[in-house]
Amino acid sequence: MAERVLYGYYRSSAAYRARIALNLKGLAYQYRAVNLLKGEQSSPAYLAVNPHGLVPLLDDGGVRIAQSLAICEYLDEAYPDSPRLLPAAPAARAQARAVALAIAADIHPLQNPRVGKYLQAEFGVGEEGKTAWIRHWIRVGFDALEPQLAAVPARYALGDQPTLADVCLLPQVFSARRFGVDLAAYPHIVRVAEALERLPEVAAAHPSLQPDAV
Ligand SMILES: N[C@@H](CCC(=O)N[C@@H](CS)C(=O)NCC(=O)O)C(=O)O
Repeated sequence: MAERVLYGYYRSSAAYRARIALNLKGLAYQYRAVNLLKGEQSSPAYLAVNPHGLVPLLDDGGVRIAQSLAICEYLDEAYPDSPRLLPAAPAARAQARAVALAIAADIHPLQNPRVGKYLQAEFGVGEEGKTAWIRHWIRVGFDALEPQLAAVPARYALGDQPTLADVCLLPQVFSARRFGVDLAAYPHIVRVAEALERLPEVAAAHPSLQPDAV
């Protein structure tokens, strides 16, 4: 059987998305850690795998796919017999993608290590300033997501089955906690995150359970 390898880093929220998607779909994989703190994402060996120097990257039997959302959509299309991450109906599909993109395209990139490093190196922003920046942009995103989730009377973000929206939401909540965002103002986001964490497949994807966790 062809090898399936996920390149990731335990507390990368984008890699966490890919792990949740693989687990929800019941697809086994090997995990290859890329240490972002040591700069391994910029090593010639990793750049040969992913020239963008970012994790995650999925190698599915020789098919290499970067970008967590592309990985999730690929898994859904390549393995349609396991639970679907994207609903069948066009409107529901679009809603799942919209929540996923609000997180993956609008919130998360602003908290990336390389963005923080640039703020420090070019603009003299200190650790505290960097954390304030990250918290600010998470709050801006969560302020908009909270009423959206409040309007859905269901267990997960958009219904009673986890979708791509949930795959992105939980890792963003993990990062929010990590960076000390006060989540009291986001009861529905926390409620959905806690419901997701109760799923064994999702729980197994948690950063603290990965082989490279420190
Ligand atoms: N849009 C990409 C984002 C990937 C990304 O930003 N990964 C981060 C970790 S969460 C990374 O590898 N950062 C390396 C760096 O900033 O040097 C995705 O969804 O996969």
